[in-house]
Amino acid sequence: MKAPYDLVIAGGTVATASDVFSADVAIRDGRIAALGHDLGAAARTIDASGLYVLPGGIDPHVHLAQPSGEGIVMADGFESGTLSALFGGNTTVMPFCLQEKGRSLREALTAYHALAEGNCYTDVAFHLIVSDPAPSVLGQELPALVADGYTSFKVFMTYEGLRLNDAEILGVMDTARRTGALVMVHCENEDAIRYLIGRHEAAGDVAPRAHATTRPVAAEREATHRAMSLAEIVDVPVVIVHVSNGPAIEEIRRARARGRKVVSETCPQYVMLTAGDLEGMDWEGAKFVCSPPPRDAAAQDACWTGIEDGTFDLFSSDHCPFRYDDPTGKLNPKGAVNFRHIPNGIPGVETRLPILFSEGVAKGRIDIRRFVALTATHPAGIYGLSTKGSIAVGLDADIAIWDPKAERTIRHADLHDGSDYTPYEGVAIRGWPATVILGGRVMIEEGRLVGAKGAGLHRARALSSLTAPRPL
Ligand code: DUC
Ligand code: ZN
Ligand code: ZN
Repeated sequence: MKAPYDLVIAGGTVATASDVFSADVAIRDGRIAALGHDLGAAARTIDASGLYVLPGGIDPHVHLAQPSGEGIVMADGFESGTLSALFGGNTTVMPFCLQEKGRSLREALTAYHALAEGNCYTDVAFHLIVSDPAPSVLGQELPALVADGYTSFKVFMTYEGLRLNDAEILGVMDTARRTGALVMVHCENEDAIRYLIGRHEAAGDVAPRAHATTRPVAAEREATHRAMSLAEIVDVPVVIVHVSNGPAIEEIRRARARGRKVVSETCPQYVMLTAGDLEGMDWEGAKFVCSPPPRDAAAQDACWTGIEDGTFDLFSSDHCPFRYDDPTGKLNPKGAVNFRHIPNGIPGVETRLPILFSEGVAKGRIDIRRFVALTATHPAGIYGLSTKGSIAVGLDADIAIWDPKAERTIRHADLHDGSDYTPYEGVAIRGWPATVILGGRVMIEEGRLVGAKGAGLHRARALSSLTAPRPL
């Protein structure tokens, strides 16, 4: 007779965003079927004594296989990017599908799906980057894509060729209001940055550290304020992604105090790195070039406070990997002589959760429930992954079993991404995911890959828990 359950995880401590309790977790047909004790027979039992049983991480902000300019190649596609994510305790990642100017988003999505199909070790769900908000895109294409389960758009206030002006951002927000999609904004003032780049270049100041000094806090703070003001004018919620510093956080708190629905996200680089890392030797600072740039110790403290006090809803990796010592990466021919051509972004999908666990939970800054909220439950709710993000009967059996006592030192040689370095080389970590289960299938067992490529699928999403379609 077939056992009633396919798998039981026994003897562990289950943590959700609201509760921590001792229970066995039974899985059938890819979903969580029961929680309790003495659940009965299973085809297989995993002993989780002394371990945490957590929802698989959802990384709501990663870049994979994204076109990044002539001659530049992103270091991860879907295979290596999702494998690396899986080893870091994630079961879902949310990459961006980039609309190239003059092209349709549907066309871009078809290409991304072709790259992802059959190659993923975690589930994936795409955000859409809108770079060309033509009337047909706002009026027809985006509403149809929202109906198909692509329910979030990212817009940029920086980067030539990608940035939208305020009127264009208002147009995208209008479409979000009508469809119930959620708008994410990269907040940096492009004109200010251009001005500062001009000044630096005129002075011959072109080493990697100039990346930080040309993108100052005020450029991020001003754009954060403006993005939230534009959202207020259209009356839509807004996600402020990759927030790096105290003054931007203060803007978010003020907007919320005015009654605005603002979601905010920070990332490991803003609590672990500083602009000092961009100084580096022999252009090594290029390894830490990302936007917004890492700031200083006070900014790190402000980000920790925001993580602890609930200002931040999301802790994503913003994994945006380029190789360092490679003509297609950081040291491309132009990037090797001028910071302006160093591709922006750093790897981190595998280290995001261990860093937050170690620096956050193990050091007593946050408790395990807040860890789960920031890394799984909030991303699921905010981005409409309605069958994910917690340990509850009926949800997808996406589970990471963590050893809270595991001691590791981050070494790129042990990671699984396609880059050739990690910005966190040598960081000591306490707590690491030992076993990772995707849709009831054991993918990583005691640190070894046992699952197959292709187990991860694309997931269409519902609307965000924060939105509903509304007329203009
Ligand atoms: N913005 C991101 O979200 N990721 C990497 C680079 C960038 O500017
Ligand atoms: Zn961005
Ligand atoms: Zn990003």
